[in-house]
Amino acid sequence: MERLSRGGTVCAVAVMAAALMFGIWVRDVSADPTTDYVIASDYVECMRDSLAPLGTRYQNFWNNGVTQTHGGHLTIGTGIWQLLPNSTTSFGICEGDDTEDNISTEPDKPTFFEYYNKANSYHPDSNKTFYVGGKTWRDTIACSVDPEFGRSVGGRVVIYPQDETAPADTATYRVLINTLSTYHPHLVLVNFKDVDRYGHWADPDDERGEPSDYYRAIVVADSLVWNLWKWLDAEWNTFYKGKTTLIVTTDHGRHDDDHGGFYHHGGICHGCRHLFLIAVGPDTPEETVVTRYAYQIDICPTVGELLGFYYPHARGSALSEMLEFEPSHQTGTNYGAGQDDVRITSTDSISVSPKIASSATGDTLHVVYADKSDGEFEIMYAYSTNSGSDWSSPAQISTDTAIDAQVPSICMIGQDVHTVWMESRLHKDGQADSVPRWYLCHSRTTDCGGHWSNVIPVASSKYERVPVREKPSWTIWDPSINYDGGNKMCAAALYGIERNKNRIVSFYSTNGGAHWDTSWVDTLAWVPQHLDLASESYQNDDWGFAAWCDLDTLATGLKGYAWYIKFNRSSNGGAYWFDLRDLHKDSTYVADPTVATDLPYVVVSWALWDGDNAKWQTYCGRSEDVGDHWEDEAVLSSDSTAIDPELIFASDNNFYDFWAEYDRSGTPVDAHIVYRYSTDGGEHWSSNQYRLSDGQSYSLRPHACKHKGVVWEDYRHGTWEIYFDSP
Ligand SMILES: [Ca+2]
Ligand SMILES: [Ca+2]
Ligand SMILES: [Ca+2]
Ligand SMILES: [Zn+2]
Ligand SMILES: [Zn+2]
Ligand SMILES: [Zn+2]
Repeated sequence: MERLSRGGTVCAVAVMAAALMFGIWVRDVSADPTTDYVIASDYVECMRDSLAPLGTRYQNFWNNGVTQTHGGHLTIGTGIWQLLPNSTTSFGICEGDDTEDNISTEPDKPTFFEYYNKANSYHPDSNKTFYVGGKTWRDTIACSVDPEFGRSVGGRVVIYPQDETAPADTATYRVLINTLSTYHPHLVLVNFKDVDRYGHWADPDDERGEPSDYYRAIVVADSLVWNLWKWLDAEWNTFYKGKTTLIVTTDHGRHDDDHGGFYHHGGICHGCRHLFLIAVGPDTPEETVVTRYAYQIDICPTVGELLGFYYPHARGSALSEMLEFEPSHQTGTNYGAGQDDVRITSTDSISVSPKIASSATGDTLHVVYADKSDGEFEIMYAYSTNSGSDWSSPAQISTDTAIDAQVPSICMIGQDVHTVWMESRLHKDGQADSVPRWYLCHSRTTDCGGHWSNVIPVASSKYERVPVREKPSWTIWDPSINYDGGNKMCAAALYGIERNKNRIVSFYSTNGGAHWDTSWVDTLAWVPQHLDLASESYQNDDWGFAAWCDLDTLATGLKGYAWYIKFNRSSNGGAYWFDLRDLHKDSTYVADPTVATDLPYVVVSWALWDGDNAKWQTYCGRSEDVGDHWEDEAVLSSDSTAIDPELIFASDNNFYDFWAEYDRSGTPVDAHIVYRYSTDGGEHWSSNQYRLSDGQSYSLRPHACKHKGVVWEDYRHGTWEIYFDSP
């Protein structure tokens, strides 16, 4: 079938909240246990017998991020793992003491609503994109805090019922049909909430429900999904029939029987992670079952292919099996190489998250990054022996059998290169089926990648255990490694869903990474992210400094309703961290802290979202006494919106702060790498702001090394590549 004219197709994504494991999939015992699932349950008779045969079913479909409602929905919308916990703010429910502002929990990258509206010059009032749901959400589902997008191109939000009435799905469905009939929107996300609600209530400790209510909710949601398709496909429905794709999926699963049973969810077990996806529409083959691994982040790219918009910030890949046309694979306009920046990668796929390190002496530079050229993300390595003018061909260092790899970090010890990253390996825990599980991995090379040591899984994610509310899972995220004398340090953020029960662990090794000891950087974290480390030997101590961000989406309790830039330090190479503190606390989004030292100076930089003016700015905080006392923070960026700060203390004895500055006025919207520097420990910064990158389109996420070499992810060719330059 020909692809329908661009922008002429219509797409509906129905999220049937968490009906997994008990109810939807039962493993076919006669089939390959790792890949083959059949729909066995009579509770989903409509989808099994009527809907799925009309289209394409992905049976190996996974949530590899947060298996909760907020994180799941935002991941569906943005195509990039959104590590946000459930939020009373996002659901519009304020509990207890409500004297503080609600905090921002929008996704950091654009949703499909925003991509579609912006590409077609629509606005919320154009009524082309809608969220319709029983989940009482504010605008967190409708728009992001991405500098280029946001509320002015967000989706409309229709909540019904507007209270906590249950059952609600039939009422939500009526409002959905009314919305479709009235406005003829082109892109709709609908959420049926009852299955999840009654799943939780079925807990024997909960008086409000029992398992039969849960099964009934599945039957109702199943029939509503089928009714929706019959309505969209009805002969009289000339606006939608033959032009509309329906995608049915779920935000997360529920615990399997080995991890507490179906009542709750939010962990990393098979039941929580394993989802389903059924797609039906004019561009989708019938009677097709796809067995390969596919992910929740693939939905936004698929919607982009159907509706004809680019989705540059998504990290998933379009579900090509359900598309009877050749996907564009998110390729945007190629604006050419630019003037004097050095291109490190040349792929037609996603190359992102670069990190760079330089030897203490000599001109050799080392870069690691995540690359999706072979269809799965791998960690790649390249080096330059002439200060970045020329680069080796990239070589893979992540384990080939791993099915995903993310966020590498790199440091030098002498001339040895040490890297850490997180990779997802298939693992069995208590049941016959494997589940993708995140590991923190380490490897090193003594000869510029001629030979890499065996990949050591330094730590693995921890499964939830019964009772799951007391023993929640932890998942590895955002590892970082650093060295400047003494012990080697490597820290990783571990997140789960239980408030104030998550941790940042510091792994330190005194024998080159063969053995690792652990200590805690923070034991009261919730969703710690974007950890950065700096270390330096000073007056006979091995100092280590860690900065990261965290949030608390509840009004009451230990921390309460805020985003944080958190900080801690160690004076013995990471063996003990003694000074956990808040460098900044705010009701608005803070992001991407970065730390650098020239002891006794310690400088931290971060980005702050100004919601009133829809603008990001970069800030700087500093200490003159090894982190004891902190001076007033200062804004470093100019009037333009600025994200992704990256701070270094360079070999010329200056601090440099790099970031990505947006120029939202032109076409394309341009984000370029700029910097300022300080010669006095961060007290004063150059009055000029210098521009480093010179491509058109997005140059984002700079990372710098002591020799002032800077790498970043760059979209100037219409596909993400790694670029390099130095001030
Ligand atoms: Ca109950
Ligand atoms: Ca692989
Ligand atoms: Ca340049
Ligand atoms: Zn949910
Ligand atoms: Zn739930
Ligand atoms: Zn679970």
